[in-house]
Parts: sequence; structure tokens; C-alpha cells
Amino acid sequence: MKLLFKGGTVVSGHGTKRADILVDGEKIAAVGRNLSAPGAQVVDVTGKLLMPGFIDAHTHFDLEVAGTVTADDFASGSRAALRGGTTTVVDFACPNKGETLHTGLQRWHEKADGRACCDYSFHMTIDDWNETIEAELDDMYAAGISSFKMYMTYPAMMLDDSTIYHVLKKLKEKGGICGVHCENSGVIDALIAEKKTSGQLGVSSHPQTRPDYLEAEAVARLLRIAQAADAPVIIVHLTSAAALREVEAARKRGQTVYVETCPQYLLLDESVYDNEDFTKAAGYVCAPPIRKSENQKVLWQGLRRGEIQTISTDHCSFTAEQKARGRDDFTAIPGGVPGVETRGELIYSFGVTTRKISLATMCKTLSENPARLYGLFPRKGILRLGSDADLVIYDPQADHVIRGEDMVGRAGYTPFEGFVTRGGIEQVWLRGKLAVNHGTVLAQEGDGQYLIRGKNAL
Ligand code: DUC
Ligand code: ZN
Repeated sequence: MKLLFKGGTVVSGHGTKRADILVDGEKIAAVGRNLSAPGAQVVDVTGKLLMPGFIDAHTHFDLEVAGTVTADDFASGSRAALRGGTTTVVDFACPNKGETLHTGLQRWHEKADGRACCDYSFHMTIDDWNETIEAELDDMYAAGISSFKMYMTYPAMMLDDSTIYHVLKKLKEKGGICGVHCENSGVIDALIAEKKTSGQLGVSSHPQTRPDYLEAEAVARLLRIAQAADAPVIIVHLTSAAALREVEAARKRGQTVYVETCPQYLLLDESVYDNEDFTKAAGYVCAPPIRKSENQKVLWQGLRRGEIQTISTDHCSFTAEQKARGRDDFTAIPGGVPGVETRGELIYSFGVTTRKISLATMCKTLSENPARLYGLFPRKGILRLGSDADLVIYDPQADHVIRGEDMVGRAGYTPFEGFVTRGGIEQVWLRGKLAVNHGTVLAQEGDGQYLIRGKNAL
């Protein structure tokens, strides 16, 4: 079947242009002025923005954290993703320490296959390093996994400096790319122990035990390790000006460093943890934590200048009931916030219309750059001949209020409660099929395809 999207403004990483889009089956067949296609179904998108489906390269669906499992699995998480204009997620397959990468990969396929409503792929978490795992890397590439993840914190997953060095060297040799969660584990543990000793177990202690300088320290250390390994790295969920300064220093030395941030770090500030209402405050517990407001303008500036390449969500959702496990001890609150459903509208509303970033930068950071960085370009991330027909139809006039009760994700709340959007997502098309219409998700479990990815080309 052919579809002709007529009268809209097409957005790319270069800017905007008035153009029609012809879709044939799952692919874009033409982009141009005044297209005609006899027999095609015409979709009138006059006055609307047409953006390439967003890619969220940092989600955690169906993940066990602190003795509980995220509220969203692949079915509900991908449904929420589509609702927010995200047509592709890259989740983190996560073997337990002692397991092989194959075991972790198989487990993530079992969680996602036949259940995902949007397209999906996996990064592979490396939380252990031995000859078996090293020998598995080629199979990972063959299975379409070209990106990896390491943690510098969390005992169950963290690696020491020497192991990080060896992994980076090996990935460099194979042409892979690695994202790293950067926080100084040892000092954070010491600060937590002090809080426990003094009985300061409320949520407001959470950001105090994970200060920005301990993120910056880990970023600086990682970047020196990467320098020794002569390898590129991705700093995932960067939150602070202090950490970004370390990236700048490494780039001045000639290193290749990619940076990701998330809406919660761009739009919220540390005061969210001071709420007297435990449930409200706990809803924002994530790591790294939400920072002091002065960091926000540095992050927006970083996006504007191209120093930060991607905006993902780190979607890791828990209900109020799950968060309540830590009512008497903030360290028992499962860490993570929902975000996959709101990212596009938030960035448009509070980034583009406030002129912090351009529409082209929004398109780069939500679609084009993640597609290039994670080996999906030009199949994904751009609206051009031959690309998948993943489209977000954005209505700049459809302002509305973000409400937890309206979310299709299962957390039962949103960290952005009460935010008033500028415009809104009218439709989402996944490979030529209408997946969301005016907020109603039409896509079904199993409509999402597993994506074999190539290597980084950003
Ligand atoms: N941070 C969180 O808050 N949750 C999941 C993983 C992470 O890095
Ligand atoms: Zn994460």
C-alpha cells in the first residue's frame, strides 16, 4: 500500500523543508515538493511537522533492580515509547556476573521477542571479563550488537579500572563502542555509610551521597583510561557541568568522546528530593541524581554546540508501591524514572520553542545521532528515500498538560506532572503502519522488529 503525506514540513538534522513524503509499504519511496501518486492514500499533514521516528538508546525494560522488577516490560515500555514518538528503543541486555554474554542476550530476546510494539535492539552489558566473554564478542557483532555498556558503580555490575582498560582496548580492535555509567563507587558507599550512621535516611540524602564531583571524577578517570586504550567512549546520562568540563578536556587532548543526557537532567532540579511527601520525592530517585538547576543551562548549551550528541531517557520505571520499599531507608528505593513517553514533547516544548535548541538539533539528538552512533543509519534516523517509514507527525498547536494518569506506561506517575507542552504528537507511523493516533496506541505486541545494527558511524 502507498501513502502520501501531503503539505507538511519535514525535519532533519540540517533543518526543515516543505515537502511531501511518499511511503511504499514499509519504506520511504520519495521526499519532494508537490508529489503525486495515483492510488496512494493521502494523509493531509498541512501545518504539521514530520520528524523521523525518535530513537531511545537508553531504556531498561523488564530489568531486575534492588530485588524488584521494573514496572514496564517490553510490551508496556514499547507501547509507552510509541506514544511518545519513539519508534526504536535500544535496551541493555544484562547478563549476571558469571554468565556468558550469550546467556544474557538470549534472556533479553525472551523478554522482548513477540512482545515489543516498536522496533528494538540491545546494547550488551559487560559486567565481567574473562576469555570466554572476550571470545564471544564476534558473535555479538554477528547478532547485530555493536555497542556495549560498562558500570563504574553498582557492585553487581561494576568493573575495576584495569578491566575497563582491557575491555576498551578489545572493543577498539573490533570496532565497537561502549557507553559507561560514571560515578565513583567507593566514595559514594562511604557517604552512604555516614548517612546511615547518623540516621539521615530520608530521600533528601540521596543526591548528597552522589554529588556531581563524584560523577566528574569518574568521567575524568574513564577518559584517562580511554586515552591509555586509545579508544572512543560514550558517557551515558551525563548530568553536570563538572562532568562536561572533563569531556571538554579530553577532547582537547584529541580523544573521541560522545555524550548522552536525559530530559530529567535538562528540566528538573535537586529540589525534587526535598518534598515532604515521600512518594513524590522517591519518584525522582535515580542515579546519577537530578542536579542543581545551574547545570541545566550548561547541558542545553552543550546540546546547542554539539558537545552533547544524544538525548535518551534511561527509562527505568517503578510504581509508588515499589519505591515505598525505601520509605525508611533511601538506599532501598529502586533507582530509576519513567521517561520514554514524554521525551519528544518535552524537548520540543522546553528546548525548541524556548529557543534553547533548534528543531534540527532536536532531530539530531533524538533521531539522527543515535541512529549514526548505534549503527542504524540511514535505515533509521532520517526521512529519505529508502529509509524505514517511521514518522512522527507533530502538531505545533496541540498544547496539553502532561499527567501521570494519562500515561500508558505502568509507573503510574510521570516526573513531569503538570508540565504544559507546546504542541503534541498527533500520529506515529512505524514502518508504514499507523502505530499511534491522537494518543491511542494501535500497534500490537509483536509489531516491533529486532534490529541488526552495524557499527558506529557518527
Ligand atoms: N540508573 C538508574 O537510576 N536506574 C537504572 C540504571 C541507572 O543507571
Ligand atoms: Zn541506565
